[in-house]
Amino acid sequence: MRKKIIAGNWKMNKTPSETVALINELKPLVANDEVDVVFCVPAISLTKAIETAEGSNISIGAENMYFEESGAYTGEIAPNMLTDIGVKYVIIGHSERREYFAETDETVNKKVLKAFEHGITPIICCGESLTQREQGITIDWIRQQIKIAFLNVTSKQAKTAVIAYEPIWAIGTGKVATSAQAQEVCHAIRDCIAEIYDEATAEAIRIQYGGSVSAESAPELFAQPDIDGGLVGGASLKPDFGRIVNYNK
Ligand code: G2H
Repeated sequence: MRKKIIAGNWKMNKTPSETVALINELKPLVANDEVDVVFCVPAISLTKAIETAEGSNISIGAENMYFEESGAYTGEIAPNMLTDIGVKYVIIGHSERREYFAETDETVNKKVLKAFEHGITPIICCGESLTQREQGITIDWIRQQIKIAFLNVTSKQAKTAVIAYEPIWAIGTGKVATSAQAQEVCHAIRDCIAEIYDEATAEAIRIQYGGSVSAESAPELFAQPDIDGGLVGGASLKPDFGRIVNYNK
């Protein structure tokens, strides 16, 4: 049985002091040991977030990191800077990073490899646009994203990875994919992992759904056999996140 993992993606929201206040507010609401709870916050708030979450069931993740160890990369954050302060997860290849910051499947792969090298669990994002869905190429597209993201990743590493399937047309739009649509793609992702590695790896890897997840849509989405939790944007900044984390109560 895979443990569900429910992660908030705060995107570019909340100052460091607002982060402290929000984590203190949400801490009692997300106390559910049956699921892994992760808050991915802006880099400047990571230290405060880790201090504030100490002693709770919340793990802290970054929203991005660079694939080099150190050097002349102005503005970037190295993996050992994250581990040094206790960051456990990192979101890699979110569609907003691909769209606005020129991330590609190749840079995603480099970051995934680097995260594993440093013992950080990557939350690897994939997803199709509305045009791709309408053209009927969703599964082909996702399989390509997954195959490149996992290039040279060992099966031992892949077993610990988290994949977030986020249809771009459902992000921040209020349009949630139906549970059947989300399940179909998450199942195809698991099949693709089985093809690259083996059944044991496919059974172990956790696959989240992301895209306008709400307290109302979470229970049905998370009940799907291949959906192991969610990557939650807007709703992770509100007390509603507590209801999402306790979807099974
Ligand atoms: C998708 C999601 C979080 P939202 O980007 O990664 O955001 O829930 O606001 O659609």
